[in-house]
Amino acid sequence: MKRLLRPLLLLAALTALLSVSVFADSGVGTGFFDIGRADGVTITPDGSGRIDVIWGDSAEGDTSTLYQDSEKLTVKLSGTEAGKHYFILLTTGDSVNPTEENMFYVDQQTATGATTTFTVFPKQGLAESGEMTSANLFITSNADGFVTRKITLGYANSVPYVEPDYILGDVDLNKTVTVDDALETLQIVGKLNNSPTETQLKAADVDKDGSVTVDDALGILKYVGKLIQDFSEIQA
Ligand SMILES: [Ca+2]
Ligand SMILES: [Ca+2]
Repeated sequence: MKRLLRPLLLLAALTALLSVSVFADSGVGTGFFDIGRADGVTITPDGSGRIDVIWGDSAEGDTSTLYQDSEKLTVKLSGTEAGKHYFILLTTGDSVNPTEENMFYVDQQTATGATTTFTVFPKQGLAESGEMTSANLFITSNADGFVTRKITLGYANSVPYVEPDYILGDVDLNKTVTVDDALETLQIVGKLNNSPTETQLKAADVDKDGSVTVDDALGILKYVGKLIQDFSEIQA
């Protein structure tokens, strides 16, 4: 009986593991994703909220941040000078040169104060159904010494995704990122935890350099302390 029990237990464990991967949450994503950053620019997408996704049909691959059902971006530019003109331009594809074909939105505002707000609302679909595109948002001005900003972003139209089986930074896998996760990471680094799972190691590598180090623990602390909004800020 004892000899039979072990393989049975293994089988049960294996079945549990398999069913987890089979039933990973999946869906279809439409909206802006992986919105980059630039000095003095805050971008707030509309839509039904942000989710971490891995594009395609497997839970292996890079995680993207999708703003589900977003169609508009509220773009706030700080440090503007009253009376100066500010232009915003949205282009798709990898080319940085705006042309008639790749330009999807353009707007101009005359600043009335230190903050100027744009609503970027492309009236035409940025990508065909089932496809995604990379895009660039440019902000420029006739103000003296203004540095043109370029922000990269993505747009998906009805593209299948799988939700990752972990949240980046959630090392103890309890679905939230807290100080405990930084401590857990330090325990992995200091070999106090000698048996972290593959999933824990992936969740702990917040700077995505392929290994779990003190930098990852510090990154989690920065995130918890809101010194960074997103782990992409500490990724190379
Ligand atoms: Ca956690
Ligand atoms: Ca790392």
